[in-house]
Amino acid sequence: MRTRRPRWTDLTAAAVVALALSACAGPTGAGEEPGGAGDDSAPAADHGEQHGDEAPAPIDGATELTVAASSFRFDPAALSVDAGQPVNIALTSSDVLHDLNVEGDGFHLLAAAGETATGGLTIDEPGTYTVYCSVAGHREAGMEATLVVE
Ligand SMILES: [Cu+2]
Repeated sequence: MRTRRPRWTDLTAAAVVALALSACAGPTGAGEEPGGAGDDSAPAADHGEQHGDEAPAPIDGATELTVAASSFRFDPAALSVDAGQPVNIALTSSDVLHDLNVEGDGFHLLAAAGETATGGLTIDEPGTYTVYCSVAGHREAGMEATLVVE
């Protein structure tokens, strides 16, 4: 097989990259915050799923919400926070390992048996979120709660 117009191929690739770069850089001047939107989009969700043991850092001065986890329930089973208001979730497991996930947000906090883990949570979008434990079989056994963001 012969490669035709190798230079054109290179040029085309370079042009595509240049276009993509300028397309990304373009809107920055239009008054949008460069860091804000990018920081908490896809990478954050990926992160939570791939490195399940990492807790989100507690937020200085935020109100603490205490949640007790045991097989197979959260107590309280109904949580409530204000939209955009940072809170720290303190999850204590009284028996085996449990975690607390906020569906649709990516928040993930894991508490080992008999331990307490604390992580910072801020949700901007009001709504009712489902909270669940992702340890195998726990959610199926009813380990869910609701989080109302108002
Ligand atoms: Cu559990």
